Amino acid sequence: MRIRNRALADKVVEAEEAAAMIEPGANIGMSGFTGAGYPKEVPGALAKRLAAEAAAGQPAKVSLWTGASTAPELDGVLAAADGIDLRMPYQSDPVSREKINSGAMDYTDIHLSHVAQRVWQGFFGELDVAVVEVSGITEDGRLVPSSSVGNNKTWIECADKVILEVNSWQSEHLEGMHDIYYGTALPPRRRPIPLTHPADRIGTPYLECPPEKVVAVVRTDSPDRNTVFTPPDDVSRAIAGHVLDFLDLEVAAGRLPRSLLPLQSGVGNVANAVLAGLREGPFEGLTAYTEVIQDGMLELIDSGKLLTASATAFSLSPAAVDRFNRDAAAYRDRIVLRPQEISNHPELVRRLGCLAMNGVVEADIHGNINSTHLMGSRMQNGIGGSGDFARNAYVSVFVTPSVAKGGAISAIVPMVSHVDHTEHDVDVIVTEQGLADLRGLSPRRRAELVIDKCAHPDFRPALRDYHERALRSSFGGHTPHLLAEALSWHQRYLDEGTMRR
Ligand code: 0RQ
Repeated sequence: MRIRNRALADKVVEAEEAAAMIEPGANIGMSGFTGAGYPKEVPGALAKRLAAEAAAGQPAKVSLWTGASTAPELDGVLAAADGIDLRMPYQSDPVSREKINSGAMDYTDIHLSHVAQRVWQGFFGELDVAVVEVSGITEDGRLVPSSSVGNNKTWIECADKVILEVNSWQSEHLEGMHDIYYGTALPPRRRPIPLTHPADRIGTPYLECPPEKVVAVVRTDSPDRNTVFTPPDDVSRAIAGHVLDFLDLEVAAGRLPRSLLPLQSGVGNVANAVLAGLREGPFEGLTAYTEVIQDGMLELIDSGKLLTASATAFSLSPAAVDRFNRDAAAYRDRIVLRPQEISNHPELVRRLGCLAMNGVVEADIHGNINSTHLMGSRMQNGIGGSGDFARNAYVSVFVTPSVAKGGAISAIVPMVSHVDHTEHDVDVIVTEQGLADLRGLSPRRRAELVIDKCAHPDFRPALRDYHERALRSSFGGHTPHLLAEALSWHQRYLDEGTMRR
């Protein structure tokens, strides 16, 4: 039985009735992180209502805050109904992306660890409603979190009203897997967070919510979005190979222990390929302190190489979800899901010495990284947690294929068209061509290395030519640039459909 509390069982209603309790113009905090643990029923009912009101000549919108990206049944339907005023933080929905880039929807892209603090400080206004998926409710009314935690603790604390979706598709064995820390506060009352190992449990397995705040409970049995991973291709495998060689060298140099340090891995096929490589590799007794547990991490746990994974959400393929749901009880000792202000906390990332590995849109020859904007202006997904980890990691690695769009775009450019991670936060850049370890190098030396090791051979001569001319005639010689030319590669792509000359 999923709803074991009598008073909350009495509040069960249909999704339409729950959606009717949300006022037009409301600020809504919804659960959901990388397609896991988002409400499946209320957003659709709300989208229908907003669309009907717009059709009747009374257009109304809501502001939507989540943990991170959700799914078509949440972001997709609300964006398609033109029902979102402001969206934050990370999103990856194609309809939302279109609306953000057409200017129809406002979007604020902030570090995932900062979201709760910004909301506590009031920058986004009052939180009117929280809509949170849980996997169960205990006899005494505590909430068993679902396949993601994200900002749910903050949404429940700050919202005037709470709507719960109880999802019986989620494994019952999620109970006990979460660690909800209630010790965070704003300065000057902030205390050290007492976590010194990824497996540490410093809070409680349940979300707490005053029962009188709960205005509706909706039942669902719908699956998470789930992400289909394509098997690693040659490019991902080559990138993974370079990363593994690098880790070997770091161990040999005595800078990393044989069990490495807690891994943080971004989402996507390249990250999955690296995790697959670690399964075959020589390292044992691994740990992860990351945001998202994807297929590769589950397989590393199955292989016995990964002892503990701490995250805020799952992002699994349908096949991996089946495996997880069958054996969830067995994974409970190996996996801890935490609120995202803890999974991504700079204090903890720095203390644990995470090895961070994230994807990029483009990198420049001096080591600046653009993770978010195509051609400097078109939002792709958002910075997500990459900045929380990159700046504070023990080693911050960025990975990318050296070209995009069938070779028309070089991922290594003279100057990035938008900066998410500055040269100061970037230790290592890896493409299928090779790996550039930038630590200890001046910008001029970094440029030589990035061009030689990471750029695609088709773009290498033009990058060298740019760098050499910049060395001769740049205004300053420290970070040599030809300002009139620095973004000309992007302009050429916009004008001619290719960066090639
Ligand atoms: O466009 O689909 O139209 O072809 O950009 O590119 O190759 O599918 O990208 O899935 O590896 O993600 C940085 C976006 C990379 C991701 C990013 C075009 C390309 C395609 C997408 P099409 P790919 P990937 C943990 C950590 C920030 C958040 C983060 C990301 C589209 O890694 O969101 O790290 N990172 N979080 O064709 C123009 C270029 C391009 C380009 C690719 N140089 N110029 N277009 N594209 N390179 C997770 C969380 O925080 C939740």
